[in-house]
Amino acid sequence: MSTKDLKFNSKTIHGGQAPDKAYGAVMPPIYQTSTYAQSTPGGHQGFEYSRSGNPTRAALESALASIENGNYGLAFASGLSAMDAVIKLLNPGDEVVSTNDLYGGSYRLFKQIFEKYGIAFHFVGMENIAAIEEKINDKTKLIWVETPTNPMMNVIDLKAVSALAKAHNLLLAVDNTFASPYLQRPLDLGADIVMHSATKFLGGHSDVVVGALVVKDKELADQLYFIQNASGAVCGPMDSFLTLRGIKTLHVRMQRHCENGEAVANYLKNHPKIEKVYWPGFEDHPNHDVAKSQMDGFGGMISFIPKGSSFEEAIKIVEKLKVFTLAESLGGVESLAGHPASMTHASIPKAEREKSGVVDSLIRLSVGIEDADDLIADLEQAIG
Ligand code: P1T
Repeated sequence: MSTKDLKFNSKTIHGGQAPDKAYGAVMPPIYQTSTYAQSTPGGHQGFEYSRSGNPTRAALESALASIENGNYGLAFASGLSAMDAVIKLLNPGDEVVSTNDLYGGSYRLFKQIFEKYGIAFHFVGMENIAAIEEKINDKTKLIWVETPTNPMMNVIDLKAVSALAKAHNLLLAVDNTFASPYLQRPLDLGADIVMHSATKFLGGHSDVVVGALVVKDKELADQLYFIQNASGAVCGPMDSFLTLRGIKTLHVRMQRHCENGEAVANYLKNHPKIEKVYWPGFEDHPNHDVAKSQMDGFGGMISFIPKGSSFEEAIKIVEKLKVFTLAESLGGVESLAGHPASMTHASIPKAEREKSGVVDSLIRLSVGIEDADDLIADLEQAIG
């Protein structure tokens, strides 16, 4: 039986994996080597230099391909370096239509690095498909979607965007970091490229910074591999090992993230001092129906605005939290709280960020897998 035929909860453990060839090690050894002995120039056993390929990274890359239902995986030194490789498929003069609400670092990479090289980016609210189409012209080459979005938790209809991309012969790349493949598999919905900050749910333990790309198409995989090898931002062997270990428990962690997320979201929604809670599991979330049809659950990422709250009030709340740690990042076993306006999204100009709802009083939670009662008690003492 090929591991391709396994169900998701088995793929996380076995997908694309086989015991190591040397001694049958069940977990791939950490091949902490930069180079490989050759018997004659080119006479090697599949690996020649660890930027071009490393057995521990190769094991991670085939696990990534398996859980995203793709054929080829590529592991990078960070999520942003994975995105960097995708944009390097383009040429000066090309244009990209991107989600308007997205990770601040992604926005910074597009605006402050790639615009200098003559690539133009349009940021639109992609809940409205017509708004995407308006920005497409004959220079457009790529649609970049983040869903659910960071931090406003908008959900974008991937089948609809994919139909649009195909009609205009554009590449569709999806940042699947917030959902993880446990909840959403964009390649099955028509995307060409799926990208991850594997730093988050895939790694799951806040101990690595890693990025990933997965594709189905061989030619696209070859182009991305060429860029990865030529630019060099590869995932190291130790980080590959840790990410692979994280993936093996993705399904059990995600199940608890979803349960705890629901409990915390409902607690906040019913709290008299909370103005607004953003979580796609609510029936009155504007994109709830899309979320229900393309995701297998709603996850543990939640944003909220305290009633009448200001920048200072929001800071006071996040400072008071004790079980939630005030920190950048998300998707680890431990619960984290963040203040997007001053932390993860500070690199987006205030006027721009407020257009998509990232106001100064917004707080973002990554609900971990602790006991939900402790998380709710912590929020209760901080909100007051
Ligand atoms: O941090 P890095 O592994 O380079 O990944 C960047 C990235 C890309 N896409 C999304 C949706 C992300 O959330 C991130 C990183 N985000 C945070 C660090 C954060 O706290 O939101």
